[in-house]
Amino acid sequence: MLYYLLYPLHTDYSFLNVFKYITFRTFGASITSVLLSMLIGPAFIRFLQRKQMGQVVRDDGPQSHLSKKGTPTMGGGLILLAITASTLLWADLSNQFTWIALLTTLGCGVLGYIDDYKKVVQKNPKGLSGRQKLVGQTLISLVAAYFIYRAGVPPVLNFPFLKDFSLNLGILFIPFAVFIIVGSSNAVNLTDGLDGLAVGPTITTSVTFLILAYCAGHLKIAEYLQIPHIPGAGELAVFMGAVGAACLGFLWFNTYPAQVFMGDVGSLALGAALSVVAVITKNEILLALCGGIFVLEAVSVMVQVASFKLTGKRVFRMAPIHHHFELKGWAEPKVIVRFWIISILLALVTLSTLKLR
Ligand code: 57M
Repeated sequence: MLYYLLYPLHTDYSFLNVFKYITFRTFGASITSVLLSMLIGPAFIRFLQRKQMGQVVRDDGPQSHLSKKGTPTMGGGLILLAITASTLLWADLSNQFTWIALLTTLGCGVLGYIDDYKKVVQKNPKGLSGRQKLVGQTLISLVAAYFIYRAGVPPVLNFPFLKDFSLNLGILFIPFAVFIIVGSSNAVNLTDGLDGLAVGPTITTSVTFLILAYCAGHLKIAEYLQIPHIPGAGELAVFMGAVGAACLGFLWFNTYPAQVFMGDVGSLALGAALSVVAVITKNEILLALCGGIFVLEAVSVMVQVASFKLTGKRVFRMAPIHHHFELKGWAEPKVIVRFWIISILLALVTLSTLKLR
């Protein structure tokens, strides 16, 4: 919005020319987003407490979690509020990728809200069934994939390190994009099982994809780095700045011992936000690398369930894998910070692939 309102005045006030730069508007969106989430946070948590939006904790999890019963959840509403306000304020709203990313994120947020509402308010521990959630995520992702395809994003799968090879998926790009978005949304959801555990890797991945989107949208940089140039994708740096900063502000309250959980309203939305940007900028494989913690968590569940079904034996003491380390005796903060450290290292490796081509 500010881009519309202020940039045209740069002929009279030359300093307003700065609004044309994505870098400036990314900083603006980031600062706005972190301030919004931190300043509104206390009132939002009091609101959740007043509405008794307290977390129901299953008794078959680690015993240490029983004390978390009643912690306000659905704090993801605060994250989405900060992301939406900052994106609408600072992004170029004529850019179709901004709308695809924001609306897909909010769509999954609404789905997560319905799940949380059933669990927390209607006291239905199941919430939405796995099938209902999957159908909802698939429909939202299908719409996003269609608009990404229609926007002319090349339907190819790019590989890190290989500058001369990419796999043309053709119309199969649509189901592939759906798989990435649904998988990412569920992976972040599974990861969100310890204080700040999902938020940390979301911040590192958002910052990484802020840089990747900016490079993909910049013709000269894309040519120099020999990565696909996606005209208009640079605007997603503003959106990624808003996402990462909203999570940073939320972490102020979600850090151990958490005053608030994000709920499915947050986790499903954040997984969708990261994956839509990855699909648009042709960085699906780099998403799996940078978001390696999310992949590890999801794979640990798949391995555990498959092993249990096939052999009756567990591979991990409990899945997802963060519970395994808790049951091994690691204190919760130790699990969390070590997973954050791994995420930071994976982000650095991801960015290094830009040069190693
Ligand atoms: C998402 N939700 C947390 C909170 C958060 C198939 C199976 C692996 C599914 C999985 C599952 O139920 N996943 C749901 C994880 C829950 O957090 C809420 O959910 C939102 C995210 N969607 O925002 O509202 C609990 O996580 C803890 N938490 C924190 N701090 C945070 O900042 O401590 C969350 C956020 C909260 C709180 O205790 O209540 C969750 O863990 O459910 N199931 C599991 O993950 C269960 N694993 C399991 O059953 N493993 C089995 C098989 C099926 C793989 C096995 O290993 O044999 C574990 N989760 C729970 N109890 N709660 C273990 C049992």
